[in-house]
Amino acid sequence: MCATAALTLSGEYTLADQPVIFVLNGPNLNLLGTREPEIYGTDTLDDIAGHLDDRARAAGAVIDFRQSNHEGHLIDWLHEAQAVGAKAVLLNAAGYTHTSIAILDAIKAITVPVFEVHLSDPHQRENFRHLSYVGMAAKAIFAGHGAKSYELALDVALQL
Ligand code: CA2
Repeated sequence: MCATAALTLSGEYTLADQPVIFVLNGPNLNLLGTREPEIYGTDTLDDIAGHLDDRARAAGAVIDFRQSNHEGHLIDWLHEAQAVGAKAVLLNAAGYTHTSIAILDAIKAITVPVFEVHLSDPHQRENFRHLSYVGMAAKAIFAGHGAKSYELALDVALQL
């Protein structure tokens, strides 16, 4: 099922029957581009949203791009993705990736495919980043390509 209405980046609702892909970003990613460029690159989250929006529109889809520093918001948005019939969710749960059984449960509770996304490659970093609860339920994982990780995940989601 595809959604028939979605909030676009420009804040408008589209009434077209275009597939909607949720892109959910977790804690501290609002600060992207301000530090640790050697790990995360120099793109801001707005830059990434813009690139994804262009790419989705070119493919006849729309993205609904969000960020929160609160675990419960991410869980509510996963439920919402299911409720509106989103085609897929791209999820960079950031630090919650490695800690949140509640987010794992939310992914398992919905039928919308969830793709795990990371800018860096957690497996090349500290041991505590090697465990991913999100990865236990995600359809696929895209990591280690900077902002490109999102684009690679979007391309696969668009082909579903
Ligand atoms: O590589 C990723 O995308 C991560 O999800 C980023 C998380 C980290 O905890 C994960 O292990 C891997 C950290 C997000 C922090 O984002 C910032 C980036 C630049 C400046 C400030 C915060």
